[in-house]
Amino acid sequence: MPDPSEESRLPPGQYIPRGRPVIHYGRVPQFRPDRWSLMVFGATATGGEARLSWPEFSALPRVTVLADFHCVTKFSIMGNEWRGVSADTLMRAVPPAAGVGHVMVWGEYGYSANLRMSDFARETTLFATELDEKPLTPERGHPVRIVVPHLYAWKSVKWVRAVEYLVDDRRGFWEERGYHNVGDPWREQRYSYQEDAGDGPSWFGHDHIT
Ligand SMILES: Nc1nc2c(c(=O)[nH]1)N[C@H]1C(S)=C(S)[C@@H](COP(=O)(O)O)O[C@H]1N2
Ligand SMILES: [Mo]
Repeated sequence: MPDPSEESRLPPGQYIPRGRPVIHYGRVPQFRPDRWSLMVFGATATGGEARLSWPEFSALPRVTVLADFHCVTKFSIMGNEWRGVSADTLMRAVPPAAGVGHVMVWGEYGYSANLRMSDFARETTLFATELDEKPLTPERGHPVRIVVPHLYAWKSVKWVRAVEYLVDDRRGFWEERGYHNVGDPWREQRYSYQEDAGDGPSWFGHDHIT
């Protein structure tokens, strides 16, 4: 039976499917702890890049976030309990330079998604290592995925390997392929043709224009 309280939490155009779909583009990578690192680069406060090893990342404090998860293909997975390192904790460990307005989150094999700093810095944005009290399964992003529950789920990059601080916004993998630069499910920001002025990267600051 559908749970009426869950139905009432659905953003416009979304439905609750049977089961919990898993979707991504490409293969599931293998996790090798000795080779894994999380790189933080781009416009850092120090100007240099930082690399957290698996033990270093694992030593950061954890939070729990209870949230629904909305895929732009219209299914929503309700009531997920994510546990991991908040984006805020990572930003304190490796602070951005003044003037950083966006971040690019990079997964294995070059998948990426861009976020406004205000979305990255939300209390509920985290680098999750667990879902519903169990380590993430390989296909859900083991060992670490970012979860940005208030945006469409393509922004919740699985198998995260790097965070790039951006002074000038750039589009990520799906944002370059016709999806909305911001991706707020409550405003049904699915496609780039729905963007308002200011939602997408500025044309200034692009090398091919200057
Ligand atoms: N690295 C990576 N992360 C990704 C994707 C992907 O193709 N590669 N797909 C995204 C999309 S479109 C969705 S809906 C969610 C699906 O997450 P799930 O498999 O845990 O349901 O992962 C997102 N994160
Ligand atoms: Mo998706």
